[in-house]
Order: sequence, then C-alpha cells, then structure tokens
Amino acid sequence: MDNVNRRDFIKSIAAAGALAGVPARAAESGGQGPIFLTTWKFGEPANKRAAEVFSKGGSLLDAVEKGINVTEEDPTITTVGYGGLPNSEGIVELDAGIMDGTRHRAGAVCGLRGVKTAISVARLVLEKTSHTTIGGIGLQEFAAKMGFRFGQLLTPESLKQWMEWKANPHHKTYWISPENHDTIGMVATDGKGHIVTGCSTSGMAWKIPGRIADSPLVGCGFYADDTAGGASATGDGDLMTNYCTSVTIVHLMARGASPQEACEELLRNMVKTDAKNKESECAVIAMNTRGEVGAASMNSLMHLQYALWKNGESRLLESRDIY
Ligand code: SD4
Repeated sequence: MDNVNRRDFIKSIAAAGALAGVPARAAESGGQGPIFLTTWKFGEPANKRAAEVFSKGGSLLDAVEKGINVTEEDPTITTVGYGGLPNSEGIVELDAGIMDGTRHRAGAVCGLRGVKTAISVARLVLEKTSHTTIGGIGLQEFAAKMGFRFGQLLTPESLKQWMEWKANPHHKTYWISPENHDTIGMVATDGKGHIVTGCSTSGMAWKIPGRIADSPLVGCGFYADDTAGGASATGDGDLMTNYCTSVTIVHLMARGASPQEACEELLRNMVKTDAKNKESECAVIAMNTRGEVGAASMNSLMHLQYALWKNGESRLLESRDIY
C-alpha cells in the first residue's frame, strides 16, 4: 500500500469505528438511488434494463438477472450466452452465478448447454434449492424441470469461427493457451446498502469440455456482501480462480480500502506472487455499500471499459491499467 492509500485506509478504518453501533444500511445508504456497475461496453444496455426493472418495482436480484439477460440473448456477443463461442467440440457451455448480499447466498451453474439465459437458471438454484452450484447432467435436468426451453446456442457466426479454428492445423488449444474473453459482471446496489452481484459467460473459446473457471465460482467471478460491497472479474479465469479475486476485493473493502484501492491491490498481489502475471489478461470491478465504484485492468493487453448507471445517467468509463 503506498502512502496515500495507507492514509485513506486509516481514515476509513477510523470512520468505520465512528459508525460502530449504527445499523450499517442506515449509516451507509446516503439516501442515493440505485447504481449498476457492469463490465464492458455491452454493460450499458444491460444496466439500462436493470434500472428499468428496478424502477418498476422489481427486486435488485430481478434487476441484475434481467439486465444480464440482455447480453445473454444478444447473438452478436460472442463471449456470453446465445452466440458465445463453443468449446473444442463445438458445443456452447455457459457459466453464471448470482449472489444476494443480504442473505449471503449464491446460485451458480457450470457448463450449462442449450439454454441462453444461464443467469436465470443460476437464480433458480439460489431461490429453489438448498444448493449453491450445479453442473453436469443434473444441471440439464434441473433446467428442464424449471421449464427452460432448450435450443441451439451456436449462431452462423460462432459456428463459422469454430469451424475455422478446427480446420487450422496450427490452431492453439487450451492444453496450452487461452483465447477469447469478455464476461458480463454486474454489481448493483439499491442505494440503501443492499448489494447484488451477478456474472455470465460462455468462457474461454475452444475450452476443454467440462472446464470450469472463475465465473460460476462464488468469491472468484462474483461476490456480494451487504456489510462491505460487491465485486466481479473478467478475463483469464483459469488464472484468476487461483486468487479468489472477488471475495478478496470485498474483504479488502471491508477492512477500509476504497473499491479502486481494493481492485488495484488484488491485481498487484497477483504480480507479487508471480511476476509473469503482469502480462495476464485480468480485470476487476467493485462497488462498496456507499455506492463508490472502482475498476482496474492488469495492463493494456486487456483494457477494461465498464458501464456505470447512476442517477438516471448511463456512462461508459475506462478502468485504470495497473502495469
Ligand atoms: C473464463 N473469466 O471463463 C471467464 C472469461 C471472461 O472476460 O471473463 N472473460 O475464464
């Protein structure tokens, strides 16, 4: 932590102490309205839908789910939901998770096939079961029981890209090297201290069937806790899973770091343990219960743009590249 950060850190610890005994939600709400913070440019329409759902009386969980559905249902986005690039066998496998910061409970799905809206299936794992994460054949059966319609998730474009990859005798494979990214991760608050975080992805293109990375793992791809805030991650999930990125960021915020400080510290710690991580493609977003936000990318190789919806205004912003 540099000197400025250390000062802020100490100040915020002192502030937290001064508030001791005051119910956290009342103390931290500041009376502001909802805020939606989402990864990438496609976060803008997702945020807009989320804000609409919330303004019409939906819960924050409804808002995050329906917001992320916009990206999942868009066939032009090749990294999430319908139109997402498939695994090495040409089958689209989706990962998603959603967490309610009040109940401190999540629902998540791994490797879902044939259903566009993985976040909605994850939501039902949260609401209808005592489990947290479901994958495999049981997940397909669960989705069918819940009434989801199954269909082909490949589009002509994603099929074309997979066939080109397959036909190239020199193609890279996941046994050695990663490709394709851009998960949607959304952190939302109602402006009264409640936090919900969700994320959804088709994962790395051409992955080994059955591969599971950070996005459907609680604390890795997503995390929410009404006592501190929420965070989400995008990029090389095989790497980031080893750092439990989202829960680490939220715990740093709980100890007084601002969302921006927490995002940057997480990425710096990744480099402290292995200098090669400077070249990795990793980015994170975070929001605390006061609605302050942060976003950081490891480097310019995968520079994260993020969408922020606040006070009825939607903006596309640039994260800070750390290295
Ligand atoms: C994964 N982390 O499956 C996801 C991909 C991603 O931005 O986030 N891309 O590894």
